[in-house]
Amino acid sequence: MILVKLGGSVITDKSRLRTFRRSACDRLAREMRSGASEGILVVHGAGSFGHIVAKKYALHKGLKYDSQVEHVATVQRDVRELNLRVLESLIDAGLNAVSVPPASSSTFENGCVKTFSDTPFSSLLDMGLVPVSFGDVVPDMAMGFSICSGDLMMAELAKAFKPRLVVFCADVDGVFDKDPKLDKSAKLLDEIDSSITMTSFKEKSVNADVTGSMKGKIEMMLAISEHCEKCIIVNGNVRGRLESAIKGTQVKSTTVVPRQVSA
Ligand code: IP8
Repeated sequence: MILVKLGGSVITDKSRLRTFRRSACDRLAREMRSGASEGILVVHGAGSFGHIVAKKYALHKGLKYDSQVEHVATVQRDVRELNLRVLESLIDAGLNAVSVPPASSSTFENGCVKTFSDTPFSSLLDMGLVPVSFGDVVPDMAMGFSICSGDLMMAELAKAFKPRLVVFCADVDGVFDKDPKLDKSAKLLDEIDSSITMTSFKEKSVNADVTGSMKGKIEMMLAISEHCEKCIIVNGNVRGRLESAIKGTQVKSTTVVPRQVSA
């Protein structure tokens, strides 16, 4: 089984509200189809279908004022619209994709997963379907509502299914020692483990983003790497990288490994 995250910065233009990058998503879908010969679980980010409005109305802070409610509804609708488009790309590529919104498998409290059931996913996988979850605005027992990032679903799915391979498709080649978008001298790290120093990674990202920074993502990927054989970040904008990663061919990337336990 493989678990793939299609980053919101790859499948959408994060700087332009509700802008889907259809050709990128179609290509990634085809790469999954031709690369994988096993069960596939897919999670996608919200990109400009979620973050711009969620940030404007502070939806990640939960219910603070009445008029937020209207925007909870629009963000829910918008991320479903994105999800439909992703499903369309996957189905066109020959993958039998079905939607599993986070709230159909999980409950949430204070922005964290309180309960998670793998049944909605496993029953679909058993039938040869490809479950597709996504970052969403969700009911939250303590905050009224909160944001569930796709990475949070990735962590739950990795824990539950122990995939052979977890691939994150980002808009950069992997993890760098500095921000490659700001600093040309940034060097790609072939491998990272939990000894990585987080001080060089910023808390905030360039585009509107309510779920985080590279720092938060690295922490999540380190946790995920404990539950799979291999966890890798590739550039989803470069043709063939996802397919090569799935086939186990050497590819420009960063591999995330859990802390090495000394004997
Ligand atoms: O793009 C965020 O999910 P992510 C979900 O996976 C919303 O971090 C609604 C902003």
